[in-house]
Amino acid sequence: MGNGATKGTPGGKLKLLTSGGLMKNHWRAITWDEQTRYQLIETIKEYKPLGQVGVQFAKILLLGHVNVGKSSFFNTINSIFRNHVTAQAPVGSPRDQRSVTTKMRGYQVRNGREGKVLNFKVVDTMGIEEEKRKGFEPSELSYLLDGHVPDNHQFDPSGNISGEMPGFVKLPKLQDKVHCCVFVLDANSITGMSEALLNKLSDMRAKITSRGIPLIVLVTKVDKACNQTCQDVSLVYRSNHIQHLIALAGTKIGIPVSHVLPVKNYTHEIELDPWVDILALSALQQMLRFTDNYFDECLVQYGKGYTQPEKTSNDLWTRNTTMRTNNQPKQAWQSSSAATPTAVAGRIPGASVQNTPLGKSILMGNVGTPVGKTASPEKQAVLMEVEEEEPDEPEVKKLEVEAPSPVKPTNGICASPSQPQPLEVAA
Ligand SMILES: Nc1nc2c(ncn2[C@@H]2O[C@H](COP(=O)(O)OP(=O)(O)OP(=O)(O)O)[C@@H](O)[C@H]2O)c(=O)[nH]1
Ligand SMILES: [Mg+2]
Repeated sequence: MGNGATKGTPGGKLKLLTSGGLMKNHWRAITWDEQTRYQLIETIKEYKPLGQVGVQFAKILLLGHVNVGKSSFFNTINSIFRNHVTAQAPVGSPRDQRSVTTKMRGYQVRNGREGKVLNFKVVDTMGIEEEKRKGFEPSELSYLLDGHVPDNHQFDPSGNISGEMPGFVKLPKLQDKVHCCVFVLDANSITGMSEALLNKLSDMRAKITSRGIPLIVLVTKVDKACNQTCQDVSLVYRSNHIQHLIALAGTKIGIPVSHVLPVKNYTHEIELDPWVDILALSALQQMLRFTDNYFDECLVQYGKGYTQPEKTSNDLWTRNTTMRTNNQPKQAWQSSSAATPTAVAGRIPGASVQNTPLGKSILMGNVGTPVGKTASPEKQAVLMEVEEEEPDEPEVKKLEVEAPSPVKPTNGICASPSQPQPLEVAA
């Protein structure tokens, strides 16, 4: 069934559709059958974040304009695992175009009504609006990404998140932070997205990517976007129009097309539809895979600098007191309390600043590489590390670098995400 020009009805006969606007072959490979649905469900049921990171739930944050289907996506996923259509998250299309969702909710999903809780949370948010100081604002996003905002937080369009608010998480751990972000777009409004909205999304994207958090775009309401998918959602990867919309979404948001995933949420149905499930589950599977990439990066960046703590500690990511460094003598810039990684990087040949997935800035420098030459990844080491206290205005908290240690390979330190190094994590 996979690449054929066919429509399958669960348990029923196959029917050949030849309406206009349909390609002969799928532009994205997917097999439309019960087996695929079953395998996706099993894979997601078995999902666990990488053991070494000590996080129980992968945290997936849904962001997007008002009314695009953020809450409905959670309801769709929840329905699949409940085995019937449910609507735990409030949804609707209010006349005033204000967000129905006004609280930040991290929803858990159970495998069946009384089954085990699955190892991910879908975090639903209030919709973004075009106007300034209306809806969820980009300036608040850093607090969410960095895990400062408690569950059930009541959004206030005037922006009420601050260090003084009740429940503000002062020292968030990796488990509090967001591990994957999803921009939800309505397939029917991609073409006409306003500049104001695109600017807000672009602001948000910058905050997300600077932290190394993966970003996915979910295109909802594909059932309303083209005649073919309206009748049969399994034609989504043969529809010229949907392919065009997906490409457009990728261009507008500025991410690869492979990171853009179409779905149709449950809205009016009372019974599950396997094809709706396959689309939603493949999207969720992709989010979990991206989350794993994020955790991988955490380990690559901090594999040597973080250790699993004693069982008595409730912080599974305890900072190892031994900071990785190079074998160069301590220099003046290293103790300058006025220095920032960026300022220091400007003064050291070959040094660069990188943002880590854990909300820190690190200064990478060369070890034993002649000035003017590019250091190979294994000759790069962390020279300085700065934690962000305020999400938007990082404050230099720690500038001390240890005295040189004997020459050691810098395993576990990655000069760039595309050059991962062998990982060694403390047992
Ligand atoms: N046809 C169709 N309608 C959808 C789909 N997803 C959501 N809807 C409808 O779109 C409307 C808004 O859905 P919500 O899930 O409340 O959207 P939201 O993004 O959470 O909206 P706010 O919380 O108000 O920002 C509801 O009427 C849904 O039934 C979809 O895939 N197809
Ligand atoms: Mg909502």
